[in-house]
Amino acid sequence: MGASITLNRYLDDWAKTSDTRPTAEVVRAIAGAGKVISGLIAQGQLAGPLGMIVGNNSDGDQQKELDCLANAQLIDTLKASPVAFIASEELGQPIATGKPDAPLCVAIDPLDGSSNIDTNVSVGTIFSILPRSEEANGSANLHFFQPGSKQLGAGYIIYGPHTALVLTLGEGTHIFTLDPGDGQFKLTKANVQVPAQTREFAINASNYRHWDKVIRSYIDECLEGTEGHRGKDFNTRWIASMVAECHRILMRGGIFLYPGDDRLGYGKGRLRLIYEGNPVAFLMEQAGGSAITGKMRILDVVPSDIHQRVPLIFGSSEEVALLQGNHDTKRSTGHRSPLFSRRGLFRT
Ligand code: FDP
Repeated sequence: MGASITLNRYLDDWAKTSDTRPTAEVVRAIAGAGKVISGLIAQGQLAGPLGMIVGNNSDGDQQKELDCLANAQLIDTLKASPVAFIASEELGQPIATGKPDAPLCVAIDPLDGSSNIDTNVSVGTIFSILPRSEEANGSANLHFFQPGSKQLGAGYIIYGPHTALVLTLGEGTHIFTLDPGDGQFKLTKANVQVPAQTREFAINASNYRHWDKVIRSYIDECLEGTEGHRGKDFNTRWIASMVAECHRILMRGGIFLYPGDDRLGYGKGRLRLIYEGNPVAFLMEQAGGSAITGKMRILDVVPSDIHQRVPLIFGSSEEVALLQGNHDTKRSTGHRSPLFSRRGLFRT
């Protein structure tokens, strides 16, 4: 494996059967659209006011110029591939491509992290490829109401200092870097492995007062460092661009949390199950990491709403497992016991 294996060659080798070829075609289409989006982002303000607010999507989130451009580019490209329905975070409902018998359905978050467009911070395109459901009976939504464990492929394109496509087709998680010289994505890291342990966490700490006790307790313990129950110091990172956090965690480990909280509309957090949670969970698991809602595996959640939000915790497997254990036992007070806390009986 080296930089000379292109994404095209990888997909040719992988898609030897008529079952797998459509998925490979979809990945090629997304990679093609990603190159165009990458070119726009690389131009920054020279490409126009990409960060300008142009409206709101059906969920009330602000839409930026680049959200709409990326959405249009991806939909145009996907319509020419073997896809029956496309669901997009930017659209109220899935759209039919006019090919009802095509074998696949694709969900996209055209531009994740769009609050960062004007700040020159990494953003990304996320995608999830599902088989067309035989049980949908004409309902476009039902194709997407399959648990994430049914995904045939998933990934993201990160637009940062370099552009990279991170892909899983259920056989490991692989990174293909865009070579600006010849415009090809090339395999630069095969079979990424997320370290099982970590000392780095990512959460928007400004929401501390809104979290439940389990999350607050977990973060308290991390912050107490060597003096606390965990007995080790932690580092913190928050980019506010999930793709960028996911990429960092794939490269060096860590844990990302966007839990539900008590703000209006945030009961199930901020991230969308179909467009964000499922593809990231698939990539993480294929890289040896984990992804949970708190109590359950993300890939087992059966969606019931096309824009359903989900509390999302992912990353290094031992850290995620610890937090899942805390949720199971509702552990929220352990280290805060007056016996063991900083001002308790056993501390001076
Ligand atoms: P954005 O709305 O800018 O697209 O997907 C939602 C998301 O970004 C994530 O990429 C990011 O992690 C999160 O929202 C940021 O949330 P906060 O505004 O709470 O920091």
